[in-house]
Amino acid sequence: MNRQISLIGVPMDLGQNRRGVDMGPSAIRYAGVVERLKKLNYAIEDLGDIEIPNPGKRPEDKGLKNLHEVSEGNIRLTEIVDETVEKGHFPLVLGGDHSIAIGSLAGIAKHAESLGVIWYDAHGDLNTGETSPSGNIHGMPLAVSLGLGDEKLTQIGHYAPKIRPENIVIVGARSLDDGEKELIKEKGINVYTMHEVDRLGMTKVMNDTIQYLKDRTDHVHLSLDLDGLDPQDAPGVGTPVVGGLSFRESHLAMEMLAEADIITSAEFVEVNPILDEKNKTASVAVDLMGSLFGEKLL
Ligand code: HAR
Ligand code: MN
Ligand code: MN
Ligand code: MN
Repeated sequence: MNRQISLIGVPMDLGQNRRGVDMGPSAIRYAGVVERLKKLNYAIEDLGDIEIPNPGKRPEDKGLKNLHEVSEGNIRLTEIVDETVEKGHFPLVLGGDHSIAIGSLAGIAKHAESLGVIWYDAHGDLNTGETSPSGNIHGMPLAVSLGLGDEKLTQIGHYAPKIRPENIVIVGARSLDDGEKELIKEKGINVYTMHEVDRLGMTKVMNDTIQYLKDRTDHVHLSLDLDGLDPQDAPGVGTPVVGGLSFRESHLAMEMLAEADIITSAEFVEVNPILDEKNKTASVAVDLMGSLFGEKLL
């Protein structure tokens, strides 16, 4: 594992409807991310939070909500992530809503021949303006990264697509819109829904995921949406869905990724401290980061 980590906070809440997720980076820092990773002997550089434009009284974008501001924020994130990878550091991005995966992937993808993505989420985030039931851009970043959707998003970084459909593995899905289901079938995207996790167990799901991505990619980005976990374990999220991955399963998944040593960048998103119970969800995020970066009991 890369021993130098750059933390990048992205206080973005414009990709969805509920306020508070912009405080996610503060909540995760308060839960002790820097101390936790330092203990594991990483050199941590905290780059602070990037600036997200305020929509103020700008007229509403038709269709996609806050399109202009989400695009601008992601352009900034793309540049910082790009510089971080260029420097040889591991970008660890703290959200913010999941729309920020657009910028994370745009910054990383040009450094990879074949970028793999593990999308740990209750949702597919594979909507476009045409299929979205909400107009919320946090439901679209994976489609955007495939080059589908509004050009203000797909052309960030001036190239598209960022990823190939066969290099994606979604884990934990249990809420998919009709258009997302069609896209998954059309593109042959690998999805371990909760059904497969129940049937196969997390050990097999992660073993297969790791082997699959090892064989075909040279970089792997982990995009972990805290709503992939069950709301009992991670209550502080804007769009909770019952029947999710447990803390134990998630912890195991992170340990297996650490052992396989395949992750080259990561983001932890959708932590909303206003909806949380005593910063529980941010603490879970930090626990999972600990495991991802190699923490062991003994
Ligand atoms: N699929 C729904 C939509 O597009 C809900 C998306 C909810 N989002 C997230 N992303 N938290 O994973 O609006
Ligand atoms: Mn380079
Ligand atoms: Mn998501
Ligand atoms: Mn989600």
